[in-house]
Amino acid sequence: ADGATVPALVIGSGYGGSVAALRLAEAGVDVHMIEMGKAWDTPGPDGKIFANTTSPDVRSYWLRTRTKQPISNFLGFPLDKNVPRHTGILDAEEFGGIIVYQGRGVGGGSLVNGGMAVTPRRENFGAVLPTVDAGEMYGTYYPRANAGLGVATIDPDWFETAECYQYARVGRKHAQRSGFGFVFVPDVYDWDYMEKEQAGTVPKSALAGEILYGNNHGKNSLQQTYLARARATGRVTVSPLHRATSVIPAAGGGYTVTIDRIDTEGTTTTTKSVTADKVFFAAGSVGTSKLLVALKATGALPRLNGEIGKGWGDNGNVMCGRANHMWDATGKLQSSIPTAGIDNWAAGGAFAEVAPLPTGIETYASFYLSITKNPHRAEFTWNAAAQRAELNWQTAWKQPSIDAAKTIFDRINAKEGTIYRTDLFGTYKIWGDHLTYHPLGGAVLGKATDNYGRLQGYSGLYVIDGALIPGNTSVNPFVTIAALAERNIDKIIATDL
Ligand code: FAE
Repeated sequence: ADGATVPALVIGSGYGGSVAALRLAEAGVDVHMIEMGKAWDTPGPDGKIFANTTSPDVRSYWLRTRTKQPISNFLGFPLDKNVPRHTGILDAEEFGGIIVYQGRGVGGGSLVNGGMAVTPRRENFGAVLPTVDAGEMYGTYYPRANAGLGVATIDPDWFETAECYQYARVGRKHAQRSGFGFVFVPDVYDWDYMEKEQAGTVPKSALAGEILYGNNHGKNSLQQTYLARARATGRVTVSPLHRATSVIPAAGGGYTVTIDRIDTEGTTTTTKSVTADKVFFAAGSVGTSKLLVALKATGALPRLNGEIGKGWGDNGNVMCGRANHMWDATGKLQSSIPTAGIDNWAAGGAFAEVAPLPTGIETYASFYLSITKNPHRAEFTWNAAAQRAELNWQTAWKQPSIDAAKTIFDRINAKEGTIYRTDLFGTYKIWGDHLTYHPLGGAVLGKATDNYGRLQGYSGLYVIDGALIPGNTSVNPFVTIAALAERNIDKIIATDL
C-alpha cells in the first residue's frame, strides 16, 4: 500500500530475487517483492496460461505491436506478425547493436527459458567470478542452488530411444565423428513428465513445442520451486504489474522506493511509494543496470561509484543452423527442451547446445545455440536528453563468437560434407548474431558492489542478480546466478540483519 514501510523490498522476481526472498523469509524477515510483469497464474480464453511457440499471441511479447521472433525466417518466409500491445511474457528489448531477450512476470527468465541448468566446469570458474572462493561455491552453493531449482539429467537409456530426441542424437553423432566432447545438459524440466508426454499419457508441453512464451506443463520454473517455498513461509508478498522507478535515501533511515502500478497495456494507473530498510536490486542484468545508471546520473543515489553500468556482456551467444543429408533426418517431433551439448571450450572457446527446431515437419536441419568466449564488454550510460539508459554494444563485436562457434561447425561441416543453413535469420545469413538470451553484468561483483553484492556508497542497498556477473559464465547462466545469490544472501543474513 502507498506509504507502507517494509523491512526488505526486492525489485524483480527472477533467480536472484527469488533466492533472496526465500532465504530472508526463512531468517524471519518480512519481504515484499515487486515485479513489473504479470503473475502468469490465470488461464486465457483457450484454457491455457501460456501461448504456444508456433502461434504467438497477445500473451507472447512485452509491449510490442509486432512479434520479434528469435528465428525470424524459415525457408524464405518471414515469421513475424502483428499482435495487440500487452504486458506479455517475453521482452525483445532493442538496444543499438543487440536485442536482449528477457522474461517478464513473476518468475522472471525462468518463465520463458529452456531450463538448461549447467554448472560451469570448476577449472573455468576463476574466469567467471575471479573474486569468489571456488571451494565454497562448489562445496556449498552450487549444490544448494541445484537442489533448490530441481535440476536433473535425462535418463540416458530413454534418450537413446525417444523419438523426440532424434535431433539430439544426430547432433551427438556429428559432434563425436568430428572428435568433440559430448555432454548431457541438465535441466529443470521434469524428465518423468516428458517420458509420459512421449508415451501419450499426459498433456504435452515440451513435446508440443512450448518454449519462449512459457510452458503449460512439465517445467519447474521459479513459480514451482523457490517462489513456492518463499510464499509458504507466509512472510513473502509479491505484487505483479508493479514497476520500480526510483530509490532514494529516506529521511529517517532506509530507502523510499517509487513504484508505478501499470495496467496490461503498460500504462501507469497509480504511483506509490514504500519505505524499506533494505532494498535488493533483482531486476535482471539489464533492469538493474538501467535503474542504477539512472539513479546515479539523476542525483537520486549520487554516491554510487564509477563502475555502475560497466562490465556488461552477452555470454557470447550466437546461433546457427546446418543442413543435413537426407540420411540424417532430425525428426518431425522435437522436444523443445535441449539436452545435448558440444564442449569445445578449452580448445575453441565454444560450448554449443544442440537446439530444437520444433516446426512439426522434417527439416533435415540441425540448430545450435553457442555460448562462447567473447572478450567485448559494453556499458550502460544515461542519456539525459532522451531520459533513458543506453547500451553501447556493437553488432560487429559478435565476430569473436562467430569465430569460436566456427571451431566446431566448420569442422563438422567438413567432416559430414554439409553446409550452413542461410534461411533462418534473414536471406543468405548464416549467423544469428543479433541477440542474446544471457545478459550479464552492469553492476559487477567487487567493483560496483563489495564482494557480496553490497552497493558501494550506500548501506542497505544490494544487487543480487545477473548484473553481478562480469559478462560470461562459459555455460548457461541461471545456476550461477542462483548459486551466487545463495552465497551472498547467506553472508548478508549473517552480518547485516
Ligand atoms: P531475471 O530472471 O531476468 O528477472 C528479473 C525480473 O525483474 C524480471 O521478471 C523483470 O520483469 C523484473 N523487472 C525488471 N525491471 C523491473 C522494475 N523496474 N521493477 C520491477 N520489476 C522489474 O533476472 N539461462 C539458463 O541458464 N538456461 C537456459 O536454458 C536459458 N534459456 C533462456 C531462454 C530465453 C528465451 C531467455 C530469455 C533466457 C534464457 N536463459 C537461460 C537466461 C536466464 O533466464 C537469465 O540468465 C536469468 O533469468 C537471469 O536471472 P536474474 O535473476 O538476473
